[in-house]
Amino acid sequence: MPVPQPSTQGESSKGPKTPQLGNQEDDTNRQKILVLGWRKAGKSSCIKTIFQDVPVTDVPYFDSTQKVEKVLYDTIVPLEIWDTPSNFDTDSPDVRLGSFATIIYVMDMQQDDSYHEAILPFVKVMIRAHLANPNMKFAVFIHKAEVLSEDYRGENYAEIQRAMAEELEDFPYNSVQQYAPNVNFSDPSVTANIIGQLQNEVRFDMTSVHDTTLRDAWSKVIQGVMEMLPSVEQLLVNFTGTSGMDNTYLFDIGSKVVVAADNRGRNDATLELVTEYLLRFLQFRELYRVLGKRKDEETDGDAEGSPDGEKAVANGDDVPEEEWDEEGKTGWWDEEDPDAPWMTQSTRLMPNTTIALWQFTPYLALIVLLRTDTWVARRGMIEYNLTFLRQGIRRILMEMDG
Ligand SMILES: Nc1nc2c(ncn2[C@@H]2O[C@H](COP(=O)(O)OP(=O)(O)OP(=O)(O)O)[C@@H](O)[C@H]2O)c(=O)[nH]1
Ligand SMILES: [Mg+2]
Repeated sequence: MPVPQPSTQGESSKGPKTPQLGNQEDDTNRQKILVLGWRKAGKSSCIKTIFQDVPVTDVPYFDSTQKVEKVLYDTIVPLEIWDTPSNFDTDSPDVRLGSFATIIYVMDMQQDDSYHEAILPFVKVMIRAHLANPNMKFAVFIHKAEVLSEDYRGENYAEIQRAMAEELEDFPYNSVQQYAPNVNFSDPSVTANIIGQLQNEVRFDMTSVHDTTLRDAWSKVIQGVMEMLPSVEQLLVNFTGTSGMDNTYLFDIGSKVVVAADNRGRNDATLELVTEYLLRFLQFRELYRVLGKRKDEETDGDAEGSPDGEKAVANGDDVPEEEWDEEGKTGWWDEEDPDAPWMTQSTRLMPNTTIALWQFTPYLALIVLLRTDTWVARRGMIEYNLTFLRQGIRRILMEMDG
């Protein structure tokens, strides 16, 4: 597959100027995600390579996690991700299992002689967590998948699902009576109901730090905790339909994780292409920053152009950090200058396909794939529709915040 090479042209549009870091001290509205798993399963790798910008080449050198590390991450919904040591005690009084929105279990796919042994403690946590919070979601990251051949992968994936189903069936439900005194676990219909719900709520994803599978698995986790997902998806579907797009994705810029998509004609190859494009494009982000700064430094603002005559756009990263912190308790929209330009860029990938990107908020970028002739003929209309899409998303975010 051809790898898109972003052109160096930047183009201007309207958009946010001042990003807010969010209110990192206030944990009340953060969606909490607990990441569990055996020693060396890959818990820290799954978190750090995506949310802390740690290069994949550093992964073999991670120290064993000794105590819980809470990773605060601001995106479309603020997250608090708990990286745990392998001996993490979910029974500890400091851990309120019911306060998590999702629990992820990371399993090393290579350890195929111990799937049942690995799954059993997670099944126990799932049952307890479900009793504490029936809306809890669960994900199993079947990790280091790239190590195994494709045939083995399929077999082992099925084997893990089977192990989970069996352990859920065989679980001694009376042993969790203390967590739900009013539930009659001797009634088989009660346990059958719990098993059914848990099997519905658990997702299995094969993951690896070496490809896009890990981002895709996180994308589903984040979408699972986004209350506003259906409204955002509806806006994207409307936009895609009215503007003649092939595919539309809303990406979290920092992690390069898709937080919403129109999901029409979606396939892994397209997603990989689009993610690769975003990664490449962000390597050029510094260039946009510098050009943006240069523009800000001009007192009369008449030097909008980049050296090649195209308009270059600041993304707001040049705002000093103190300014962000000062306003930390407000949304980024409070400080937004509606006349400030957005970061935007388009590239003709293949003769018939164009990919275009717009930064929507300090955290989010919209990426669309469309036919080049549509782009050429209808660009003005597309950008006009974009202003409505952006307003819609902004309104949803403001409502969620309020
Ligand atoms: N092949 C492969 N190895 C991986 C992958 N992710 C992590 N590893 C390796 O797995 C080992 C453990 O990774 P960590 O992320 O430290 O695992 P952990 O679960 O946080 O380990 P503890 O903190 O000790 O419980 C490291 O040696 C990594 O190189 C992957 O996707 N593929
Ligand atoms: Mg670790």
